[in-house]
Amino acid sequence: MKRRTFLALSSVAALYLAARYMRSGGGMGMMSGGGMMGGGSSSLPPGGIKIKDLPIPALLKPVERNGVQHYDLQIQRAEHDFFKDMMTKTFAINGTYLGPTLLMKNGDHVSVNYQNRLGELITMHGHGMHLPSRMDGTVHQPIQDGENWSAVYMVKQRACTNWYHPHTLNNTAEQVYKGLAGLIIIEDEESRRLDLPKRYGIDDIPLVLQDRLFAHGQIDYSPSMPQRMHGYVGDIPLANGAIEPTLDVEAKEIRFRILNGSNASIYELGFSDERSFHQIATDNAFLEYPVKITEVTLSPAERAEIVIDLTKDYGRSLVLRDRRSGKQFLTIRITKMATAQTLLPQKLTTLEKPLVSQAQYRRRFVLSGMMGRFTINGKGMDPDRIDEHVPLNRLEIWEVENNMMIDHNFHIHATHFIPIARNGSMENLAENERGYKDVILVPANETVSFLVKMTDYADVRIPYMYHCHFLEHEDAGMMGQFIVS
Ligand SMILES: [Cu+2]
Repeated sequence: MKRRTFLALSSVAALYLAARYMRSGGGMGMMSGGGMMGGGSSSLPPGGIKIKDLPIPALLKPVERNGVQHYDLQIQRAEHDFFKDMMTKTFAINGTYLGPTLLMKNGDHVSVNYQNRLGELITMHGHGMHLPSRMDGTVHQPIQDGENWSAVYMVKQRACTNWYHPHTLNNTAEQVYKGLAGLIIIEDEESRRLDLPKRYGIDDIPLVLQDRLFAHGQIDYSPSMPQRMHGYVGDIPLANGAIEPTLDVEAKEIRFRILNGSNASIYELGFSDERSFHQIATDNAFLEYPVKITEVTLSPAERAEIVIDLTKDYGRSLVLRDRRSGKQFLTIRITKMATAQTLLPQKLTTLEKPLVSQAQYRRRFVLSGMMGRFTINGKGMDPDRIDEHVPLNRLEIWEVENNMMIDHNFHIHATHFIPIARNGSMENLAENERGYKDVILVPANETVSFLVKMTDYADVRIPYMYHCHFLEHEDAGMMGQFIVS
């Protein structure tokens, strides 16, 4: 298709989008809040949304000093152009919404330097990073306003897509909601060798998916009691901080590194033409083989790397959407001839998968709550209490039971785990869950279990956390602490 045609289509799309959001409450002066199941409706400024190409977060290559790779990040207040005629106040890292992508290599010695210029207390956590607890960026490593803090460690893990975000006690949800999050891409020998799309922003596309509520064009974080219970869900979809943007790609295999960066939404992602694609990686590593699917389900903080074959789609366009809510995150237009092709490998990696029979210990975690407070094993988060003591290098089974009528998920810091059962059976695990993960969905009234081993880092004083990653639940107490020794 010619560029002219696309421009015409763009303006049609703009009108359509504006009309859709006007119907959903924009321009009607409707306030958000009070919606069922945690939902609400936004009110948008009269000018409507700003039509954009998908923003690609800057790739922050480190500066080497004395053999250490330094990443300098400034956490600050900013203004972002979600809308045409007005600016929206945000929290941001270096830029105006979200932060740059940190590119790391397995074996690197890194220093991620956070400068807090936000005007309030934060902590900054490397989600999915295998590191010592004193570098974990939790409640035990506060960064006061005006101060700096560095997470210094050696990258000691497989190629994957991780992320960084605040982990501030009782205040994570709002800080993430206003824009504090960014991706970390880890490369290793294997990821460099495999014939996968790896041109960042061209055929290897970072994709942070979120949803937000806006009140008169400003980010509206004001959860009611029901919204705190169900988690705060917005009606406006964001892809890398843009509302329903467009991405022009070559007619070839395209890789997406998708993060569910929402506070509390489960996305069931697929394409408008129902086509199949392959998932190649879970949270912490490649899958052993590409898994063919037509939909990938991601709960908050989960990641999936997928490869979609667009070699025969020149001139077409398709939409990445969430089938649960109908949100349309991204329009993909295949407008360019490929300059080089890749061919998806049939085997990606070999994962070390210990046997269930080798596990030496079993722990049980029960997720529950009432009256706006959430607990794990009957206890709400207390930074002065250690809930579990986990010996270094012991293979354990952790079983997580959700005894509520609402969905949760479960995240463990600094390690990955291997799912072994849903509701007591391995058969209930999807093929694309059989990899290394650090977050797993635990639907209402269901149980999941997985194998965990804490390796390399023991510290008798400073704990790691486990918690539900629905951020309203985490802030309302659904978190515990463990010591590795
Ligand atoms: Cu939860």
